[in-house]
Amino acid sequence: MGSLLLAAGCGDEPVSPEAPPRAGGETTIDNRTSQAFALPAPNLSAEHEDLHRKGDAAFAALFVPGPAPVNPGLGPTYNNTSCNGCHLRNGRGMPVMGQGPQRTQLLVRVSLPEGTPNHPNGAVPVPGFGFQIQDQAVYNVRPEATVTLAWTESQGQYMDGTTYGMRVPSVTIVPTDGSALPPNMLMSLRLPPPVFGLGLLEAVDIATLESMADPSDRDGDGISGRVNQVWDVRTQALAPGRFGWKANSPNLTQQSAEAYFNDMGLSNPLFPEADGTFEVSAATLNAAVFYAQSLGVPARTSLEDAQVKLGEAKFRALGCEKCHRETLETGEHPVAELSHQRIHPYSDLLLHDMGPDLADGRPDGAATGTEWRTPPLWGLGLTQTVLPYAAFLHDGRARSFEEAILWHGGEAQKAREGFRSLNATDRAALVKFLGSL
Ligand code: HEC
Ligand code: HEC
Ligand SMILES: [Ca+2]
Ligand SMILES: [Ca+2]
Ligand SMILES: [Ca+2]
Repeated sequence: MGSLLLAAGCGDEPVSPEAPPRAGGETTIDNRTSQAFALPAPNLSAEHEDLHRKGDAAFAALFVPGPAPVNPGLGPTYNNTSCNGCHLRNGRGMPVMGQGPQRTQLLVRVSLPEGTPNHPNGAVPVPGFGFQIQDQAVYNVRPEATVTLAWTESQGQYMDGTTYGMRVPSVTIVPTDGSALPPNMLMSLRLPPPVFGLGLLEAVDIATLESMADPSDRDGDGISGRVNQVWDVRTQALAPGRFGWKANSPNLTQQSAEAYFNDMGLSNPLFPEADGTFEVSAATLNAAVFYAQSLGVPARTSLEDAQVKLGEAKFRALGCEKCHRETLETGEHPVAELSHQRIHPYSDLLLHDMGPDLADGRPDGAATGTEWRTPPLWGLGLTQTVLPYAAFLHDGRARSFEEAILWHGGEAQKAREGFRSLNATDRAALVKFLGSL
C-alpha cells in the first residue's frame, strides 16, 4: 500500500506533498509522554468519550474477594486484581520481579499435547491447572502453583565483531498440592502486550489479512504468514484469530472476557458460573472492551531526522516490512470512529514461523509451537517512557530493540542476519527509527 504514495509522484498526476503518516489515522494523538498509551482517541463522539471514561474506570478497577460492596468476586484463584495491574499504564508488563511492582505480570499458559477435535482449540487441559496457571488465591484457598523465573545469559557477535548479550527465561512451576507436573505438559510464557490501537486492528477486514497471507510461500521470498483459526465462544465455532501473541483470540470482547475469567477469577456473560449468573456485568465488560478499542495511537516523531530516515530505509531493505507491514486500511467497525482509517501499525497480524529459539512448542488454535503473530510496532519507541524496564517479545526476554531483532529466526532469519551484518552506523539508525515509532 506504500506504493500508492509513490504512484502519486508519477505520470501526469500533479505532485502533492505527502501527508505525514498518522499512525492511527484520525485516532492519532500527539503525545509522547508516559501517558501516551492512556489517552482517548481525539475523534470520539461525546457519547463515546463518556463510554471511554467508564471503560477507563473498569480497566483500573481493583477487585476484591466477594461478597463486598464494590468490585466483588475476585478469585478464588487468579493472577492479578485489575486489568491495569498487568497492562501497566496500558503498556506491557515487566518480566523481572523486583523492578517496580512487587511481582511480574507474566502469565503461563499450559496444555497437554494430544489434540481432541471436539475440544475448543483442539487443546487438552492439564489436570489441576486447566489452560492457565493461577498463582494467586483468596484467603484460605491454595493457588494452583508457585511460578518462578530464572534467566540464562548468553553472548553473540555482530559480523563486525561487536559483542552483545542475550537472555532467555526458564520457568519453574511447583504445584501447591505437592503433586508432580505431567512430564509432557506444554507451557507458554506470555508478557502482557500494550492495549492501545486494538480497535483499529479489530476493524481490519479479514479479507485484508488473507490478501497478505502466503501460507505456501508462492512468491518464494521465504515469508509465508497465515491467519490463525481459534475457538469463538459466542458463535461456538472456529473463527480467524488476531489478538494475543499467537493470534489466539478472535476479538476484543472474548479476549477481555477471558481476562476477567482466567486472569482475575471473575465470571461474566461470556464465561458464566455453572448456574448461569455472573460477577461482572455485560455493561462493565463492554466498557472495558470499548476502552481498549478507543485509546488514541501516538504519532511518530522525528520524521525529518536524517538518521531516522536512514533507519527506515534499512528497515525496508532488510525485509522487516514484509511482516511488520507499515500501512493497513480498516473496514467497517461498529465503533464508527474506527472505520475506514489508513493506519500504520507495522504488522500483518499473521502467524509466522520464527524458528526454534523463540518456539514455545505449544500449539494454540491452528498456530504451531514455532509460530507467533507479528506484533504491531506503533508506539514502540515509547515503551520504556511509559514503563521503565518494560521488555520485548512474547516472554519479555529482549531488553532492547537490538535483542528483539537478534532473536528473530525461521522466516525472519534472513532479516536478522541482514541486521547482524550492518555496520554500527546503520544499526544505530535502524534502532533510532524504531524509537521514532
Ligand atoms: C495477569 C495479567 C493480566 C491481566 C490481569 C489482564 N491481562 Fe490482558 N493480557 C495479558 C497477557 C499475558 C496477554 C497476552 C495473552 C496471550 O498472548 O495469550 C494479554 C492480552 C490482552 C489483550 C490483547 C492484546 C493484543 O495485542 O493482542 C487485551 C485486549 C487485553 N489483554 C485486555 C485485558 C483486559 C480488558 C483485562 C481486564 C479485564 C486484562 N487484559 C487483564 C495479561 C493480563
Ligand atoms: C517473518 C516475519 C518477520 C520479519 C521479517 C521481521 N519480524 Fe520482527 N517480529 C516478528 C514476530 C512474529 C515477532 C514476535 C516474536 C515473539 O514475540 O516471539 C517480532 C517481534 C519484533 C519486535 C519486538 C516487538 C514487541 O512488541 O516486543 C521488534 C522490535 C521487531 N520484531 C523488529 C523487527 C525488525 C527491525 C525486523 C527487520 C530486521 C523484523 N522485525 C523482521 C515477525 C517478523
Ligand atoms: Ca469469582
Ligand atoms: Ca488454572
Ligand atoms: Ca512469500
